[in-house]
Amino acid sequence: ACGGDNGAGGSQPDDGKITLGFAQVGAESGWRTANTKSIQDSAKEAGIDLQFSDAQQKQENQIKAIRSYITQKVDVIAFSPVVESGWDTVLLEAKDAKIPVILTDRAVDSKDTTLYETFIGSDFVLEGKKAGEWLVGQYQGKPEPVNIVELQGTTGSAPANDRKSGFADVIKADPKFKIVASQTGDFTRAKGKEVMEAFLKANKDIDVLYAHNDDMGLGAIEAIEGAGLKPGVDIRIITVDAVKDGMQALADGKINYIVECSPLLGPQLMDLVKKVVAGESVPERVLTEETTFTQEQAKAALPNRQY
Ligand code: GYE
Repeated sequence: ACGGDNGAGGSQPDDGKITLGFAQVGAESGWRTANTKSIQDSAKEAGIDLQFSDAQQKQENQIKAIRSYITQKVDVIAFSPVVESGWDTVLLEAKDAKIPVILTDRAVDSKDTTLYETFIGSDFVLEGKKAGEWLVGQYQGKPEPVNIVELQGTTGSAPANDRKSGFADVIKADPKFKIVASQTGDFTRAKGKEVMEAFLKANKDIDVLYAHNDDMGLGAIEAIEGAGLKPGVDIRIITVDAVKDGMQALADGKINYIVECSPLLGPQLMDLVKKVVAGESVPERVLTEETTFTQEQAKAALPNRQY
């Protein structure tokens, strides 16, 4: 988009390199740390100048970062939107400045899809469904009620919205599955622990914890152990991500099932950036491939896990 019009699309010191402005969500989880590293490493490898900012999980910071990339006239802006809504104005500003935008990891709910070139990331609804399907399988032929507590991701974020709805869609087929408490843990370990402590105080029999990421699950494990219960046994735990610490807890029997969500989006993102700058067409949606892990599978996969 910016390449063709007047040749002014380059970065400030015009070293002939592509400049990418990336507005990251924050450093809230192991997933995010791996994602940031993937983006930084692959920019270097691709010879792309990376301007990187960390929004500390605040939309206003991300909007500021995007505006500063527009002022700097970077070639491409990429970002992982903290929440889904409220992006139209700043995306329109980028469009008016003829700077193409690539969404990574999380979606926006903007009706106007011409505001961005493409969206690369996971299918979070599918992740939630996979979590639900495993649970349904575990309790097949057992008619007793199953009391579930849910630790949601950041309120208003695409992965929290979608992991919640995908899971709910699957388990609603059988009324024995009851979500007795559901609250945000903001995708962090500390919040996961804190909210799980409150869940344990308020609910006598919790059978299952569904946490929207490993970090909240790991925090919750501390709370469960603190209450004198055995995570993975007294309370079965399902999480999403499959970062190393999560996989270790799964191999150790403290988590029961993990739905993978890959943070390694960097290489594909750099390819897309180059294509967009070259004026080549890119697919509207680039989906990440991912799997699921049982405890046995985690033991086998751990030695080669990169993150
Ligand atoms: O699952 C969680 C992180 O947006 C997919 O954000 C990402 C999520 C990831 O904080 O750990």
